Amino acid sequence: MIQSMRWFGPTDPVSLWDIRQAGCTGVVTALHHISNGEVWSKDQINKRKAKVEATGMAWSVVESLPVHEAIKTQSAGFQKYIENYKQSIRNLSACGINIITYNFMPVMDWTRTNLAYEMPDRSLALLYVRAEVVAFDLFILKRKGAENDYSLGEIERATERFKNMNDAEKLLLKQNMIKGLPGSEESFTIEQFQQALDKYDGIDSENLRSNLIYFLNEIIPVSDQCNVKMVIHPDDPPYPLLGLPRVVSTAADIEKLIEAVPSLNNGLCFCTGSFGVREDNDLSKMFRQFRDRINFIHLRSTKRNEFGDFYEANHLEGDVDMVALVKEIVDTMQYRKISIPMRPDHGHQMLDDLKKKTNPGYSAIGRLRGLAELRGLELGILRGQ
Ligand code: CS2
Ligand code: MN
Repeated sequence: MIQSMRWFGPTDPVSLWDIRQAGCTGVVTALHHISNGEVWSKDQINKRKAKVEATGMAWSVVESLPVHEAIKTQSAGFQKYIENYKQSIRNLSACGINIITYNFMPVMDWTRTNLAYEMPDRSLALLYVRAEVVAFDLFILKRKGAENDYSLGEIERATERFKNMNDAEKLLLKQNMIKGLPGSEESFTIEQFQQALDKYDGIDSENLRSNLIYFLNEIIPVSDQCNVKMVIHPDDPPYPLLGLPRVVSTAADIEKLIEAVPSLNNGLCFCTGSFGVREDNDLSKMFRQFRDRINFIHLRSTKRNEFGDFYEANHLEGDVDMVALVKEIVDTMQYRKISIPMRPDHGHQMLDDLKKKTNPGYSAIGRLRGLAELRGLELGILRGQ
């Protein structure tokens, strides 16, 4: 695997040299300073590329080239945004960057309720408590009709949880839900958030899927022309959220996208931390099924419970069978005769990073630990063959 780490650009507290010292040859980055929907110019792309290359690494993958909300809802201006998107693909290709990640999650990117969940070793992990999401929906956002989306048991648990939260905890929950985690393109006030949700009135999962397929039919021919691999990142968590549909959560979802647009450039970013939250997603089987079009890998594990809660576990622990999966990856890379870029997706905040201001999930040392363990695992599997 091409060892890579995500870099949020010059404002990231983790430097490119830190990433190099973690053992990476690849950098995963995006032009976060360009507003969602605007064209990434060759000039801006080349500037970023030069920065990365100055530390002896390569810009291996774009994560993410964001998809404007208007494209997801097919509302005013969406065709213009699609044209801009195509131009960014062409520009990236002209600059020699050929793998582009994106996602199609409505309004919110990845979502957690607690960004500092203390593990037994006192490192901090990211946690998702479903009862808190339900409580946010019912009692903070007060979304119309929300109660119809949950079972009686879920509403009871949420009510109980909310009763036990103090004001500071409620405020923190609200912020965690609407402010957007690192890499998210959107950040809202509660009013703006409700307005963003309202844009999905009348859009169910079939509508969203058809908007995604429309988008793919537009952009994949362009990526075919300029030899760019588009890779979609799965939904995190992989089920509908706050009444919003999500359509990239399961193998069946991916099959539908491939059936509609079969080009191999219509590919997948295989994020084990996202898919792995669902017990009915068999990760090794999915990896094998989509192996020809997986061109970027996020390795991370989660630990779930029966209530739909999960926390981010150490990379080799939790519910993901990382050994089986890395074997599958090694086998695929040998069969395809390529090395696929991989990044440890998130890590715990630990050691010296506990004293620093870090991007949740993206501190240096936790990811370094994850990467080191995964690199050792891959090497062990290769040597054991
Ligand atoms: C997150 C997201 O789970 C993840 O990888 O860090 O920021 C993710 O990178 C984007 O949703 C991909 O478009
Ligand atoms: Mn991911």
